[in-house]
Amino acid sequence: MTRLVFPEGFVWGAGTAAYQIEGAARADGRGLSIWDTFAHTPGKVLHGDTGDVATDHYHRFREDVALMADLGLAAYRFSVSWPRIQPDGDGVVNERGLDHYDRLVDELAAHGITPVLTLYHWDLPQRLEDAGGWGARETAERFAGYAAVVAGRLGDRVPLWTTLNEPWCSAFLGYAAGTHAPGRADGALALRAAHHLLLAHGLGAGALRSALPSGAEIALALNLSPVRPADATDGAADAARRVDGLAHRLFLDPVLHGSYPADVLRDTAPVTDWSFVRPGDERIIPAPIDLLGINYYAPLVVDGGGEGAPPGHPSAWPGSEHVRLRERPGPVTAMGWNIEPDGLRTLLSRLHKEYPDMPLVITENGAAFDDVPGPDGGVADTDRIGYLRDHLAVAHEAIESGVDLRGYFVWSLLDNFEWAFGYSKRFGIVHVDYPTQRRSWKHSAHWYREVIRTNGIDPDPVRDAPGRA
Ligand code: PNW
Repeated sequence: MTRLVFPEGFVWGAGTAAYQIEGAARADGRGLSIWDTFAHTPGKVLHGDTGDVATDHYHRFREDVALMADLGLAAYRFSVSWPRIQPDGDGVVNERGLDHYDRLVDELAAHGITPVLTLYHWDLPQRLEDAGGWGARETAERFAGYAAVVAGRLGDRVPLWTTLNEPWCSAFLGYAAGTHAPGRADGALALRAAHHLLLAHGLGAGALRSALPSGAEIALALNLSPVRPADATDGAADAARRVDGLAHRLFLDPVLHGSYPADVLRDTAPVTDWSFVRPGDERIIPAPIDLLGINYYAPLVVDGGGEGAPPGHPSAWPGSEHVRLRERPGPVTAMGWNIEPDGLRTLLSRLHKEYPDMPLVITENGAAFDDVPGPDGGVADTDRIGYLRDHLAVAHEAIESGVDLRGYFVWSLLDNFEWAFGYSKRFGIVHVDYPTQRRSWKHSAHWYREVIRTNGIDPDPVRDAPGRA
């Protein structure tokens, strides 16, 4: 069979996030973030792992950019650590923090790699959390100030800016389920947080638009999945509507349509009256964006059979505490997430139908698997190659059918700090030996280099494996 070739100019990339890779937690005047506090709180992160050192990328970025160049990446998606720029989250700017990203951006440019910058990938300055965190409206205003500072320094060299990564996770894992920083378990607070994150996005996009040269693009990255009822009952159908509402439409509708979904307001009425929404907010949130970033890993399968959240495990679904996520039979990754490339097909066709004029980019897709040692001493991650290939095949098919999909960023370039799972889950196409910080290419990295080089995938994943070329 012939290779599946992507359109000319399709952007091949890889992604990371500051707290997950940088380490150097106290270097050059960096302040503390909620993830420093959370990871240093016993019992919050598996094995007590923290991002203090991580992959030491802060000191090794030149080596890592060389690695990206060897891979042939056209673009690199990274995030800026807010507390490196504004250690206390206020107007005081730490120039040494900006200097780091200045050097990174120049190093990328020297290798012909396009920087794709995310302003907020979950590391809120701890001082802002102390002042109310995302529960406080001021945090959204602070974010716009921070956006302006970063755009002022890097705007001349960064063509694509993302305001927030996955605000659902920040709001509902951070403030309702409490499994992410800051570890709060208060459903009403999580809904306030969601609104203030959306406001931050709108104010931040506005600040970026005024600070950036014309032609620079602005995006928002959301975690999106198809949501399917686990069975044919009305309860499961209702649960699917509720989960899709809280996880997806609560963000998509105000950003792209300028209003909150009525059913979500109704579902959450027992928890909050939404009085924190001020007149005019729903005109700020839909600030125009140029691209929608999609982070896709697995579909969500739900039913309504729960008795409410079990003790000690607060619900991520305020007002819908009875909904349960169900694992389906079939192959899963090391996260226990179902492997369903079909889910990406469903998702892309839905977005194309509902927002036909919005260009899309896959800002994250990838999988954690336990290392399988290969005969060559490398990591023989055929499972990861299969995952990536099958999702790319779906992306290719979507493009053929008219979806305006501009690029693909594998998650992740490097093994890294996988949030509450610490270093136990490895998402990288490049292996990191943490004691020595040695980077080594997994088979998937060799495979991805060929994908980029040929701008396409082989219909048969096995023939793409190293040694079979
Ligand atoms: C995303 N969930 O996180 C993040 O953007 C990355 O930083 C992360 O490493 C990657 O996906 C893999 O997890 C998520 O529980 C974390 O639904 C948790 C969830 C979704 C996304």
